[in-house]
Amino acid sequence: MNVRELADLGPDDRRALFDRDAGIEGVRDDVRDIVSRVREEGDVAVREFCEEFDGVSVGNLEITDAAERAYDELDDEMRETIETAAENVREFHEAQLPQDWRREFSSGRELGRRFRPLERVGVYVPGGAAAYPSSALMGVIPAKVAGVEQVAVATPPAEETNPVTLAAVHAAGADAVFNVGGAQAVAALAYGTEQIDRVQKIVGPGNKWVTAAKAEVQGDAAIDFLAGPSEVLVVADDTADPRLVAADLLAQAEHDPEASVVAVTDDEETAEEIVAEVETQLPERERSGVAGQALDGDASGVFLARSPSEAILFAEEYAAEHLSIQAEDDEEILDRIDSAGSAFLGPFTPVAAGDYASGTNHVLPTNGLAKITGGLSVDTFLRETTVQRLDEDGLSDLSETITTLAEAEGLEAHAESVRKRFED
Ligand code: HSO
Ligand code: ZN
Repeated sequence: MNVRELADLGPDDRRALFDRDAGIEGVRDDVRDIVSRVREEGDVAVREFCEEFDGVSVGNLEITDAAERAYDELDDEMRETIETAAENVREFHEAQLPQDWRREFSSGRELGRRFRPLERVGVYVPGGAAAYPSSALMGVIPAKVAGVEQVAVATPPAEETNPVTLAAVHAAGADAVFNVGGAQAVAALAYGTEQIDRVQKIVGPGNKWVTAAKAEVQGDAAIDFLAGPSEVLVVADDTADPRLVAADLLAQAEHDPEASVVAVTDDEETAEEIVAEVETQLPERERSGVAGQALDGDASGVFLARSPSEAILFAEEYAAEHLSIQAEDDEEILDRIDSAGSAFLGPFTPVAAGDYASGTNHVLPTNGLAKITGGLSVDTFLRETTVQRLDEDGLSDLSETITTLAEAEGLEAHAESVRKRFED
């Protein structure tokens, strides 16, 4: 790995860095077939796909009781660990709950917003290679905090589904748990089957097939966003500790050979030291194979900027899922970067803290989607109604404006519905 100068990046380098995608193109056709078969044939197709893709013949698709048992059977240490993380996530999401409000904007014209939870949502919890109990907490807890009545979880079947994941699903408060993964899980949640009730919105991270299926069902069910592999961008100055920067890069790199991990700094020595630290630490890591591939990827690297501003503009354009700022004036830098899923400030704030336990959500926008959306939050599970009440004066003040516009649109009945209120 070498330090590269931002000034030397060519169009291909920039494309690799900035046009990251969720990598679903190659599986779209297969996924379309899976989705339409589940839609038409229901559980029969679901079971067939479980057999075909997971090698498991599932009888009953529902494993809600098994999740409860898994929770009961946890050892004390693991139970406390899950409860501590769950509590912090719950607390942070409770703080997000919006208040309904009404205000008189002018005499007799009262307007407001009211929030209500969705009724039925589905949370995808990955299993297999990436069985993350933490993702179960991150998907289910915000939905329950928002007040969603029916939170269904789908997680891939296995000879033995990861018991900690199942326990976390229960601890988070899921109402129903199903033993189905991949595109077939998303299809079942979106359209309903004999055993699985249709949901209104499907959230949560997954592999290419899951993500492609979310893209496919979008419109029939709402989704959060199409997330790809993990990303981190570290902005460092000469006060950053290269050991810690390298450690944070390696942490996200171990997720996936396709993960993108980037550091940018305006200090040449810091850049060289980060590279050296990555090279020293990588072989010490258990998942050095995966992390090494991620580090070699076109969307990863250590970059030298000619000025703090150049580093900041780069970070803005990158729009990282995780933005770590290891610099003296970290708050000023953060102020100047509008696009990032989650920001981590200071030497004692590893990205792993947010991944697991500080309380923020780790289901975050990747592939530059941070330019247009944030991660999972309580808002993901709410819908909003605007409310208004005008009194006679309020309407009278507006009647000219309404009737003139209505007539300009040729909608005379609209105008009349206002005038009628003032007849004798
Ligand atoms: N960093 C991942 C979340 C995660 N980390 C789960 C550890 N477990 C989201 O990009
Ligand atoms: Zn992580």
